[in-house]
Amino acid sequence: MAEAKNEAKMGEESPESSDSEAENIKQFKVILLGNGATGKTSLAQRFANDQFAQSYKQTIGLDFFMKRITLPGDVEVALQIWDIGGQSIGGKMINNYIYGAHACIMCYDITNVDSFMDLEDWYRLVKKSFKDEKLPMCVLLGNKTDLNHMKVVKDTVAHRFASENSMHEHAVSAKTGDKVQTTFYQVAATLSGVLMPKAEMDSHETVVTAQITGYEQHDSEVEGGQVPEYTHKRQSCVLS
Ligand SMILES: Nc1nc2c(ncn2[C@@H]2O[C@H](COP(=O)(O)OP(=O)(O)OP(=O)(O)O)[C@@H](O)[C@H]2O)c(=O)[nH]1
Ligand SMILES: [Mg+2]
Repeated sequence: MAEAKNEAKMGEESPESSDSEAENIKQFKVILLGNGATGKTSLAQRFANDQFAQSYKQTIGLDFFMKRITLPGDVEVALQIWDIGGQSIGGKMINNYIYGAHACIMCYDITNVDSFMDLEDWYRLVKKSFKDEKLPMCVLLGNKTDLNHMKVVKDTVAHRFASENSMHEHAVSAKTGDKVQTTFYQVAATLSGVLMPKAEMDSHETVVTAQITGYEQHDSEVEGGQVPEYTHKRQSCVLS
């Protein structure tokens, strides 16, 4: 796990700047792209600082986060996360934000079909920014899996988009943290050419605890909290 001192948000500092200790460390520019409110800032916050805010504060322009991680074989890498505001899609600076990225994480909200459809436009921008150069590693990221009951983007459609564009694919929740670490570790490992066994990957995974929403089944004030006998019996059903 990275130490707290490595997890500071970069603020106004240039993402290229590095202290002497960090000079030997490989640094990668990882950009987060996608419509407003898909959860890009939340993902960056979860990954870099293990925090989540329920309230929505639109990112104006872009924001930077930095996190240093250690991959198998003691390979240290620093990920510069460029959190690009969804509203930047029409702005003059967008090509500059995208250019030079080592990895593009294309984010959509699994409960919002437009956010998925609009990834075509975001991906077109990536291709335009890199012109004839080799495209960076691209990842299709479906966020808000904690709202799976409201999911509207079909897995088959998402898989097709990912495979047609040679993208890795992940489903995460910035809110619970589910699969967020795994995603960024896998990006870092792929960029560094480090093999990341599944067990190693899982060791960075956040343990998501489910909230228990049910109520006490047997009120302690009713019949002394005794469990009715019928609940002990197993009923069988015969299908003819
Ligand atoms: N339920 C749920 N809500 C989330 C999740 N991730 C983000 N949100 C909420 O979605 C809203 C938008 O999140 P942001 O991270 O600000 O979205 P963004 O993509 O950075 O938006 P822009 O800055 O406008 O581009 C906020 O209210 C978050 O709390 C998630 O995994 N689950
Ligand atoms: Mg944002």
